[in-house]
Amino acid sequence: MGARLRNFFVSSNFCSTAGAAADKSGSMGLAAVHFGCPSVKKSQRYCALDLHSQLKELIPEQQERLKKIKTELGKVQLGNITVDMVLGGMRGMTGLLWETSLLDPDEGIRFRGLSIPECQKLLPAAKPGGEPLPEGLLWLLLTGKVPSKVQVDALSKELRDRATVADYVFKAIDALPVTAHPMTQFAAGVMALQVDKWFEDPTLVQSEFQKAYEKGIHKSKYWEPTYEDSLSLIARVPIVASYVYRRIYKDGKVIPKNDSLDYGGNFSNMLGFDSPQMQELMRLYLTIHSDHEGGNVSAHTGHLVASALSDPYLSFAAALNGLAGPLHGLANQEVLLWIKSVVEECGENITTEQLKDYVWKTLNSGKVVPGFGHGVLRKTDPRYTCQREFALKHLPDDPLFQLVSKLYEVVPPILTELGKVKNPWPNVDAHSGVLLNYYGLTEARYFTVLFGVSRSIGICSQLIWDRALGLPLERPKSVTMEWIENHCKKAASS
Ligand code: CMX
Repeated sequence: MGARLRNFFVSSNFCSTAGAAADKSGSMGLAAVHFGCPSVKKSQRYCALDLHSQLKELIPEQQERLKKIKTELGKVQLGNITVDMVLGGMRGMTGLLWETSLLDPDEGIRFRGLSIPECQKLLPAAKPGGEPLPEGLLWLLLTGKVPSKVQVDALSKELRDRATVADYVFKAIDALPVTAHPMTQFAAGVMALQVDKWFEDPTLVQSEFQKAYEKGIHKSKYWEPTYEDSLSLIARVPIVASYVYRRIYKDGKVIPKNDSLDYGGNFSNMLGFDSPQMQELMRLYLTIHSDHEGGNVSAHTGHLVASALSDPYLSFAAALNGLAGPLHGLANQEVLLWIKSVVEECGENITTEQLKDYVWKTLNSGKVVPGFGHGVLRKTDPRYTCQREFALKHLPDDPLFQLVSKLYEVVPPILTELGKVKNPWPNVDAHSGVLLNYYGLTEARYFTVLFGVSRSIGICSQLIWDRALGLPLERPKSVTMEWIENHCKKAASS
């Protein structure tokens, strides 16, 4: 370690406890005092301030921290870029700052340092022992602190109060054929949400950020209107999403929000599913799909578009369009459709040999097996594991769940046999569909919309920090094949 680097770590409070604090978590570098749960830092446990005040207190600290990293660590190399990386979709290239979560290839996701089981244990639930409330995760992602139940209840109420959607949003959706893909209708609705504040003043038809920018807001304050837009967006997307569902599948009979329910419970209810178990599933679903560090297509797209100072609505709508691809979020639709096609062809009591044949048939027809593989993960996705645990608890005898379990045994050895698949294990999408299907949400083409609602929590949390930290316009360098050939020729001859 160079003298300059050593000085940085000696002088910085960042590292006085850093053996543990600058850990895998990517969290805020707060003191690493263990508190019952190995990854929970004491300072993560409790702060009496409300969400906005907590952020206001944290932002200057983190701005200073980033400044110090820039000046003192700015020239430290993080890896070498190879031609393979440039041609291979930038796999393995570290190139983004993303504070809200960090993905370890073997261990899976950590939200501000907390694993999924730790979030299930620590975040407030609707009832003791229940699944975490997604509002609690939003609080954690934004502040790095575990909120109290009182704070989460206050945030639930704030989100309910912000959940007003103007008529023109529904009309924008209605302008599309009802047969348009649910993600197309959802993204169109989110775009229309950007035309904000129409109720208050028809001349101010734009987001808080756009309005503030036009008025000449100083860049040190960008995070404030981004925060306003983000919270309103997160509050409103369940209304838009449930409208799309009811429009397509339930003759347009809309169910209004219920002021006694939390975010996840309310969303489930507005879709038309009021059973307590489905509401619990929705809370879990919205929590675990929210954030998966910054390089995945939807998160990266949102972050990229926002780096041009497009507001959260425009940025999030762009992210949704990336999520709608079958190699990303649409995979959860693809999994249920694929599983149903297995049952249709082979029946419910399918043997292991039949299942193997079906997997090979899929591969030999040039398709991927949906729900398996990952760009970063190299083990079973913990988001898969917690959904499996939910199924074992609530629907152990469901035939489709049993088929999913069988696929866990059958698919990985076959993908390994192909010799090129880097991760043969199941990802989050391999499991979600059968759970939703069990509770009556059987329309697979709709599933990615649920993923999108959840992603609003993670993407918008990071967008607030993007603006608070003053992150710049993203603009990586691209090259041509000729440039690569010439560069390599020169490198070989020197
Ligand atoms: N079935 C068949 N082939 C697969 C495969 C799968 N499940 N997973 C990877 N492969 C193939 C790739 O298509 C690639 O083949 P080619 O070299 O012929 O193009 C090869 O194996 C190497 O790919 P990789 O490096 O292991 O994986 P990538 O990082 O390129 O891709 C992913 C990752 C997720 C797109 C891929 O595993 C896949 O297509 N999985 C199925 C779709 C899916 O479940 N997507 C959801 C991911 C989670 C999410 O974002 O929601």
